[in-house]
Amino acid sequence: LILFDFNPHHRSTVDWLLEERGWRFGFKGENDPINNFEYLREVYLQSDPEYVGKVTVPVLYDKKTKKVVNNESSEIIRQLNTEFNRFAKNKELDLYPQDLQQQIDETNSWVYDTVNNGVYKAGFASKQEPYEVAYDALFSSLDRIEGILSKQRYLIGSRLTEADVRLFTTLVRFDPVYHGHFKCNRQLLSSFENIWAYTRELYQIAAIKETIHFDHIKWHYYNSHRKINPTGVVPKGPAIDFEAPHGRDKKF
Ligand SMILES: N[C@@H](CCC(=O)N[C@@H](CS)C(=O)NCC(=O)O)C(=O)O
Repeated sequence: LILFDFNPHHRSTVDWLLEERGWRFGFKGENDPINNFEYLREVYLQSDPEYVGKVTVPVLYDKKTKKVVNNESSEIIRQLNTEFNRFAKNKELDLYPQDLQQQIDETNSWVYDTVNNGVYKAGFASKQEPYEVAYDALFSSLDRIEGILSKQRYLIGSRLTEADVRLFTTLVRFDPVYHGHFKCNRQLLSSFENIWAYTRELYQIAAIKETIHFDHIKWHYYNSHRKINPTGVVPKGPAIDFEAPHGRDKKF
């Protein structure tokens, strides 16, 4: 959830439970290894003692200056892709290549509005109409994405890009959480032939898989949003297999 350092052993993570006092470091009560802070709020205040804004993840933090560099994921993803390539395992990987930038930006725009943010609009709606508007926009975008992915391997064509990484973060949570908790239940994601195979393909990339903890994902949503799920009981299902062969390499 929070990236402090490009050495994975120096990365600080917050607990999956979002408490009333905000994000707390560590799993099993460990403080963060850099400043020994207990709450993420302390990082924001260290960086700016006057800070009164929202305390959110992710955070990109500079250990030397002890400052928050950025807390906006759409900007952090770009900074990681350009400013920090020399720390990457695969230095050739460019998720935002010059010739695809316009297409990536256009895709990000409707995918963010209707899918990434769409599930939240549906899930947190407290009135019928905005829920239904968000639900309809979400599923019409998923139908559109299913069409795209039936003709090409990735959202923008034959290359994996930032647009795929951004979409994946919502897709991987869809059946475990959004289908039930956020009432995005026209169908399970795993009932879309192409989106589901594509989600499995991305999930099975080792560097992606190591960042996914389904138990944390489910515990977080079902326990942190007590207005939506007052008992905090976490559903066991649905039973889905992210490890099944995806076949996307043979199809395209
Ligand atoms: N603009 C931010 C929004 C981040 C955001 O809202 N993060 C949520 C978790 S996904 C959070 O930390 N919420 C804390 C809270 O609501 O107290 C981004 O996308 O990076």
